[in-house]
Amino acid sequence: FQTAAVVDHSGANIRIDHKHPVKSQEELQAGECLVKLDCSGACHTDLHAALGDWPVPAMTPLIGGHEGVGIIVAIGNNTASSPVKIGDRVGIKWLADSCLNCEQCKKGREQNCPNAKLSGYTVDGTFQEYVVSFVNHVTPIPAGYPSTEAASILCAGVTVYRAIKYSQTVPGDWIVLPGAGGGLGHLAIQYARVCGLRVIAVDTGASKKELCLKLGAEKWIDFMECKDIVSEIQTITSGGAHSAVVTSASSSGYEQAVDYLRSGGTLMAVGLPGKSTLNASIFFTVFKSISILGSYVGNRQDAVEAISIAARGDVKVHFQTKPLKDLADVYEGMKAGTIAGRFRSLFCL
Ligand code: 8ID
Ligand code: ZN
Repeated sequence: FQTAAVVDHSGANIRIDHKHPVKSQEELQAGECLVKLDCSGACHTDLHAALGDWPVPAMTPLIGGHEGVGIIVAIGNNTASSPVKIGDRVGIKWLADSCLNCEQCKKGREQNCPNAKLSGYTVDGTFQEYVVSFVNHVTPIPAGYPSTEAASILCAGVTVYRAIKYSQTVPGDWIVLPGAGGGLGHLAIQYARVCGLRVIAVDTGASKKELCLKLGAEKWIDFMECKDIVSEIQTITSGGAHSAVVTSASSSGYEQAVDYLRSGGTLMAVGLPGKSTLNASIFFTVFKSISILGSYVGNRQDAVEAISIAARGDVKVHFQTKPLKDLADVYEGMKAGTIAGRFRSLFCL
């Protein structure tokens, strides 16, 4: 038996189950591995899953979590070939598994595989001591890189790394990051700096301002205080930003992006408010040759690259550690936009 944080139905309070079963060697399917977790990050997506506020439903009862790092302690019998072995330290990301044979997988868009399995959403995730994952999709963690540092790279880091990679920017360009003080956003600042971009951080509050500027943002805009974000950004950038990577969990972060991008600019949609539509001027999207792209986590290679950059010390997760029993408090903090906005919460297991 083990301890797990269970949500029995959408919107239910978290139940800490100290007698949750652990799969035995015989119960593991071919291709599955059992990972004894060191720690797991908590992402705003886990809150969406617990609340059931997305148009694609999560399974219930649900064990959330998709930023786990731990050691492989068993591999399913009859696993034909495995890129990892027992004793390896690996990461578990949102994309737990994909078929690797469909058109999407073969094009490198594994996250869009019609048979994708999602950790903490369609299969049990990392808010438990032992998680069942999949040998082909776990991410090897470089020796010497602490699990606590690596955990939140597996969702927040990979996601913003890929979004910046496909943002059609080159070194020296201006990038706007609405949500910059959040879990995804504070990593986006750092990956953007690694790519040689000039960062305008948009979020709210003195502590997020301090964090964003410390992490390398050149300019700060408080979206609660600034009266005209569009003209402010146009002034700073002398005519508009080259890209915006929006990681706010509400639709408001998206609202002015088409207006403050310069011609040829790219809006990368990352934050996932479940029920909002994107309100953008069709005329100016065309007239300014704006690209609007959705960016959804990352594939196996994106994960390897994002981890490698962070393991070399160029990107650091700001986190606070908590016991798993405090998960409910973390969700409250996320709803209020306080705790998790500034520090990724991490459960050591
Ligand atoms: O693959 C993906 N696209 C992906 C992967 C992982 C997470 C998408 N997400 C989604 C989550 O589901 C969530 O909707 O990204 C969103 C952000 O996740 P997070 O970074 O884990 O959330 P957070 O730590 O709460 O940070 C959100 C920040 O947005 C700010 C808040 O102050 C907070 O710092 N914010 C908000 I809410 N409205 C804003 C606005 N109008 C804003 N910042 C600027 N302008
Ligand atoms: Zn996530």
